[in-house]
Amino acid sequence: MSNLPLSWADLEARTSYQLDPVNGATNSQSCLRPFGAPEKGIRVTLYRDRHAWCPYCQKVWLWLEEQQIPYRIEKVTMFCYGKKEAWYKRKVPSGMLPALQLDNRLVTESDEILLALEEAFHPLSRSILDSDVLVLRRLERELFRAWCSWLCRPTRSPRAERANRDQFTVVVEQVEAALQQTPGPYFLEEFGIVDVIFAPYVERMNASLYYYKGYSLREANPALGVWFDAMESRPTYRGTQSDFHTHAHDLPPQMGGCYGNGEPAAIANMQQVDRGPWFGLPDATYPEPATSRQEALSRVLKHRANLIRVNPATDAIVDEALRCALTYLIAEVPCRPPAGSDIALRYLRDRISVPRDMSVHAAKRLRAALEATAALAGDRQGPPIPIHHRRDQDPTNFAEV
Ligand SMILES: N[C@@H](CCC(=O)N[C@@H](CS)C(=O)NCC(=O)O)C(=O)O
Repeated sequence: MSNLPLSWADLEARTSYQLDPVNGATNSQSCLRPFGAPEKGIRVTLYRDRHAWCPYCQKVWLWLEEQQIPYRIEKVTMFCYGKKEAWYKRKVPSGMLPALQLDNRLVTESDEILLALEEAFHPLSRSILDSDVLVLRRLERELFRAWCSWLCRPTRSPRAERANRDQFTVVVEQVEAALQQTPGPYFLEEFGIVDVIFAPYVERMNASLYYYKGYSLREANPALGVWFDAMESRPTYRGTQSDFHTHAHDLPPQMGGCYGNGEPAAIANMQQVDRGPWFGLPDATYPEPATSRQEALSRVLKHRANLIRVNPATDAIVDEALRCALTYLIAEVPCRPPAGSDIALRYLRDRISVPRDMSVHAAKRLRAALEATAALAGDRQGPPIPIHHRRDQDPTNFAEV
C-alpha cells in the first residue's frame, strides 16, 4: 500500500474529458442552448433551480431540450439550500421556480409555461390540453398524491403503512394499464408531452420509495420498467436525470419530510444507496459511458479549491486524500490517504449531486473511489446529511455557481 498519489499537475495531464455545455448533449452546466440559432434571436429564458433538484423545472427543461427551442438558463437558489437572489424576488416575488421569460412576457407555473411554449412554438407531439393528455395528466397528479400520502407522513401503525402502500400501488396499476394501451414504451403512440410530465416525479418516486420503503417501482412494474429504459435511451432525459443518492437526500427538505418504514428491505436499500456499491442500483440502468471516470475527474479538478475549502477537515489532509481518491479513480491504484481523512472523503462522497455536478455513472465512479480510499483510512462517517434543510449545499461556497 505504498503507492503515492498523483500530483494535481499529473491529474490535470491525465484529463481528456471535454463537454460542450452550449452545443453538446443536454447537461446541467449550460447557461445557453442556441441549437444552432443566432444568439441574438433567442426568445426564451428559463429560470430554474441551481442544483437541478426542482421537479417542475426539470419538466420545462426537458421539454425545451426535446423541442430544441433556443433558450438561455438563469439559475436561482432554492430556499432549502441558500438565500434566494434579490433580483429574482423582484421578478417573481414568491421566489417560486420555474419561471420563463418568453419575449416580453413572464410566465410562472410549469403547466402555464408549457402551454405558453407550445402556443409560441409547437406542441411536443400533442398539446397539453389534448383530451387524452388531460386524462393522463390527472393520473399523474393522482399518483403524486398517493406517493405523498405514503412517503411524507409518519405512519402510526404497520396497518396504516400497508394501507398507504396499497393505495399507491392501486394507482401504479392504473399507470401500468395506461402504458400498455399503446404498443410502444411511452404513454401515447410516440414520445411526447405526457412522458415529460410524468418523468420528474416518477424518477423521484423510484428513488425515494426504494430508499425509504424498500419498494422498487421500476423493477416491480414491467411497463414502467420498459418506460424508464426508453426514457434513458434519450440523451435529453439522461442530461436531466438524477440518481437515488441525490433524491433520497434532496427530497426531505423539499417535501417537508420523508418517512422510512424500517422494514429490512428499506434498511438494506438505505445502506446500499448511502454506502455503496452504487453500480447495480435501479436508478439508471443504461450502460456506463466509457468517459465516466474522466468526467468525474474533470469535474473535481474544476472545483477542487472550493471542495477542499468547504470540507470540514484541514486543507492539507483533504488535498492529499482527494488526490489519493482521484488516483484510484483514474489509475485504479489504491493509495492510503492520511490519517483522519476517512471523514473528509465521506463528507464529499455524500455531497455529490446528480446531475448538477456530473452524470449518474460518473458520480457512481467518484463515490466508489472516495469510499474505497476512505476505507483505507478508517470507518468513520462524515457529518450526517441534514434533513430539514440543505444549507450544507449552499452554492455561495462555490466561486463559480
Ligand atoms: N405549481 C408550481 C409548483 C412549483 C414549485 O413548487 N416550486 C418549488 C420548487 S420544486 C419552489 O420554487 N419553491 C421555492 C424554493 O424552494 O425556493 C409549478 O408547477 O410550477
